[in-house]
Amino acid sequence: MDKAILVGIILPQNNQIDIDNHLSELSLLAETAEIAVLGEITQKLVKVNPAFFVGKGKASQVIEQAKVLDANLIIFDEELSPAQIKNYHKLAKDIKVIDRSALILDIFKKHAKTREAKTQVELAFCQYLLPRLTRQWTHLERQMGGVGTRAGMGETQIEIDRRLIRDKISKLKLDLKKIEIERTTQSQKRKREFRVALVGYTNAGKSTLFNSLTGNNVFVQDQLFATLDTTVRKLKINKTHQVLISDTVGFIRKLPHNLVASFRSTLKELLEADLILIVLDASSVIIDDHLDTIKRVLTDLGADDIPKSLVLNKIDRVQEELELKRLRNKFSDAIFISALHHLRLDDVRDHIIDKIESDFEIFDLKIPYHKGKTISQLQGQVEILESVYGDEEIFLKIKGRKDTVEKILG
Ligand SMILES: Nc1nc2c(ncn2[C@@H]2O[C@H](COP(=O)(O)OP(=O)(O)OP(=O)(O)O)[C@@H](O)[C@H]2O)c(=O)[nH]1
Ligand SMILES: [Mg+2]
Repeated sequence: MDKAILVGIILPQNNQIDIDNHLSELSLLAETAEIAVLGEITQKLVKVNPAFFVGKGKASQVIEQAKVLDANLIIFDEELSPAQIKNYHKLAKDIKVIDRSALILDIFKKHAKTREAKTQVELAFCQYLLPRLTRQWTHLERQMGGVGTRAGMGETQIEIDRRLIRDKISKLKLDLKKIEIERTTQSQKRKREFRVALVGYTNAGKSTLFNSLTGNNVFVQDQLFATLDTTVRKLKINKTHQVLISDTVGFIRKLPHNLVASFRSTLKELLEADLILIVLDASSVIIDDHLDTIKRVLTDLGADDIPKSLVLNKIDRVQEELELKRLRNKFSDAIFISALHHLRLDDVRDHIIDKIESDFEIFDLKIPYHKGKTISQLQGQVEILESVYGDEEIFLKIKGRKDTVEKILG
């Protein structure tokens, strides 16, 4: 098992509390990657040093500290440039120095199960690796496996490896395109249904909520990035309403840019949603940070125009009455639930119904009896409020989406 020390940087715009919270998240990431955390170091910094991120003196000190604790890994909470990584490898010798992005990529790589997720992670990984390929890049070499990197290779070998990785990137991009086409064909078949997408920070309880609502059995785990795929299921809310609900990969602060780009096809489902439910962990002390991150990624993906509602999950873990009150004031429009304990799930269902019906209209129709097909389609697809049987026609008062009704009437 790898043993690591974590390094957090306090820049002028941050404070100690932020950094402590960020480091506990980094620690959770390390745990998820099966790395033991032996210690944490924080360092105040006015300006980023181009060579080592921190000053050279501090860099050497961090490495010394790692040696004393018998750690073989140093993990920075910030993204290190390829040059900084190279410098650290020269300075640190046997101790590997990686950044937050490498750690997240490592977890994604371990958790990817489907062909799509594996291809996406591999692509992000190759793109991350390419500018960072050095002779001492042992940590990543180990993970690259098949690409042909190996310890102690010469410069020529590095050139060959670069070319191999470039080829691999082109191939992976092509594979992803094919997978995406398959996905588009699938999703076109479901075009007319109302879609709800569960979106949120990793570990907020999206999959738990998905399972509680649908009776499904998506993988739930108290670890980061348990879910890397998108699952879509039909959810019958009541007699007249049925939606398609999706569960997908979670977000995190500073999600590597390559990963977001590669996961675009997985995240596409949420761009087709009629309603996005943002699931938040109400018991987290940095719920605002989480919400900021989610909003930023959603904007990045182009989901600004989709209606969004907040769901505050894990309220069973908010013990203090005062704290619950504070949250209720702050997020006054949110739905408060516990997905795990099935608390107030009806509020989620009712909310979805409200949203579906928000663009419903009432229609008074007269349909001749010989149009039996139209009548049965209406009965199956919209809510019938009243029906009066005349001599030659049936009078219907119905409630439904205008485009649905127009399509049935032809
Ligand atoms: N106490 C409590 N725990 C919950 C609740 N909902 C989910 N959890 C727990 O939170 C952890 C994460 O749940 P998941 O459903 O896997 O979370 P997720 O958002 O799908 O996470 P990723 O797929 O990893 O991004 C699990 O240990 C769940 O049992 C809740 O309402 N209360
Ligand atoms: Mg999940």
